[in-house]
Amino acid sequence: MSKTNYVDTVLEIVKKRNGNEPEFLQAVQEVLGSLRPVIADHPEFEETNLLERLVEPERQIIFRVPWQDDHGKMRVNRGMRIEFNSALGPYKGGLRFHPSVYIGIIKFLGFEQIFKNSLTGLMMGGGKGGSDFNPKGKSDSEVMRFCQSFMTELARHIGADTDVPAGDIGVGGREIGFMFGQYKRLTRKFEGVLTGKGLSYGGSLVRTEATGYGTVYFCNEMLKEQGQSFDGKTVLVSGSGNVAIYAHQKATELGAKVVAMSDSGGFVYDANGINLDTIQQLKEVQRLRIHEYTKQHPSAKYTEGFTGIWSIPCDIALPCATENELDGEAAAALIKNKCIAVAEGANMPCTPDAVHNFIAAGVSFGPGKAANAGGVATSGLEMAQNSQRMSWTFEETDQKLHQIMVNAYNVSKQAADQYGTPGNLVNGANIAGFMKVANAMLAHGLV
Ligand code: NDP
Ligand code: 2IT
Repeated sequence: MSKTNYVDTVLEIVKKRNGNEPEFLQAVQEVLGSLRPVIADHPEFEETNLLERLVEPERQIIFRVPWQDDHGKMRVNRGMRIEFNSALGPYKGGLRFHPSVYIGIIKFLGFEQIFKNSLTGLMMGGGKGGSDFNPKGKSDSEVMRFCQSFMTELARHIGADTDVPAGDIGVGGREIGFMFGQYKRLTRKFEGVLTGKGLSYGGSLVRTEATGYGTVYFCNEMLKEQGQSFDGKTVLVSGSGNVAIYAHQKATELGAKVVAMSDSGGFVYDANGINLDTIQQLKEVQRLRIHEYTKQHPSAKYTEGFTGIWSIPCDIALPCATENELDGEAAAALIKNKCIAVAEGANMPCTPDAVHNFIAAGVSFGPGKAANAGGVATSGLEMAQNSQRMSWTFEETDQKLHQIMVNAYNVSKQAADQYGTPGNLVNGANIAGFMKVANAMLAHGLV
C-alpha cells in the first residue's frame, strides 16, 4: 500500500462501517484530509494501523432513559456516551440534549473533541454524550426527572479520573446541577465528575463565559495577523445560547458591534447593535424565543429562518449555533460583503463547501476544534481546581484561558507552516491536535 493511499484506504473503511452517519463521515474526512503530508512523513503511523484505531471509538454506551412527565405519563428517550479516545487523559466532553441527537452526531462531536482537547495542552481524552430528549417546553421538574434517570445509568460509566462530562446544546448549569446531585447520591462521592458545575459546589469561575470568550481570543489572534483588531468592527453572531452570548460580550468589550443574533427559528438584526442584557434575560432566564426581542427593541427586525443571518454585511462572522449552519452559498455572501474573518464558536458550523470558499478567498478562518477549545480548556481548569480542592479568581482563570487560546492559535499556525499550507488553520489545527494523540497512542502499544 503506498503512503498516499493509506488515508484513502482508511476513509473507505470508515464509509463502509459508518455509511449512515454523515456528520461523523464529514468530521473524519476533514481531519484525515489534513493528515496526508504527516502520514507521508511518518511511516510508523501506517505500520501500526494507527488511523484505523483512531477512527474507532474505544467504547460506545447506549441506554434507555425512562422518565415521568408532569401528567404522570411514562416517557422514554435514548441516552448515549461515546468514550472515544483516552490516550491523553480521562474521556472529556459535553452532553447534548436535542431531538436531533443520534449516534452519528455524538460520534462526530466525540471525534472532534479528541483533537480539540489535545490542542488545549491539558491532559484530557475525547468523549461526548447526550440524548434525543427535547428540553424545550419542559418544566424544571420534568428536566430534573429526566436528568436523574439519565445519570442513574451514566453514573456507572463515569468518574473524576475516568470520564468527565459537561454541557453542550440543551445542557447548562441547571442540568449539570441535577446530574451532579444524582451522581453524588448514587455513588456517595463528591468529586469532579462533571464540569460546568455551579460555583457553590465546585464549579470554576469563567467556565460559563469560556467558550465564547475563547472564540473571540482566538479570532483576535487571527485578526492580529492581518494587522487588525475587533475595535470598530461589525460582527454577526449566530445562536443565542451559551457560546453566542459570551462571544457577543467579549467582542463588544474589545470594541466591536454585534448587529445580529439568531435561534433555530430566525434572526434579529439591529444596525445599532444587539442589546446583550435583553438577550440574556430572554434566553438565560425566561427561556423564550429570540423573536420576542423586537417587543423591547422596536428598531430591531426579526426574520424567520436562521440561515439568512449570513447575508447581513459584516467584518467578522462567529457561527455559534450548530453544525452545518453556514453553507457554501452563505460563505459566498459573506465573502462578497468583504468579511475578513470567520471563527467557529460552534462545532463544525461551516460546511466543507463554506470552509473551502473562505480559504480560497483568503478570509481568515478559525476551525471550531481550535477556536472553540476555550470551553473544554476551562473545564480542564475546573478539574485541576477540584483536584487541588481550591478555587482560583476570575482574573487568574481568564488569564490561563487566554494563554491557552493564544497557544492553540500558535501551534496550529506553526503546524500549517511546517506542513506546507501556511495560513491554513484547518490543516494546522488537525495536524497539531493529531500529533500529540498519535504519539501517545504509539507509546501505549497496541491499544
Ligand atoms: P445552547 O443550547 O446554549 O444554545 C444553542 C443555540 O444554538 C441556541 O440559540 C439554539 O437555538 C441554536 N441551535 C441549536 N440547534 C440548532 C439547530 N439545529 N438549528 C439552528 N439553531 C440551533 O448551546 P451552546 O451555546 O452551548 O452550543 C452552541 C454550539 O457550540 C454547539 O455547536 C456546541 O457543540 C458548541 N460548543 C459548546 C461549548 C460549550 O461549552 N457550551 C464548547 C464548545 C463548543 P434554539 O434555542 O432555537 O434551539
Ligand atoms: O464541544 C465542547 O467542547 C463542549 N461542549 C465542552 C466540553 C467540556 O467538557 O467542557
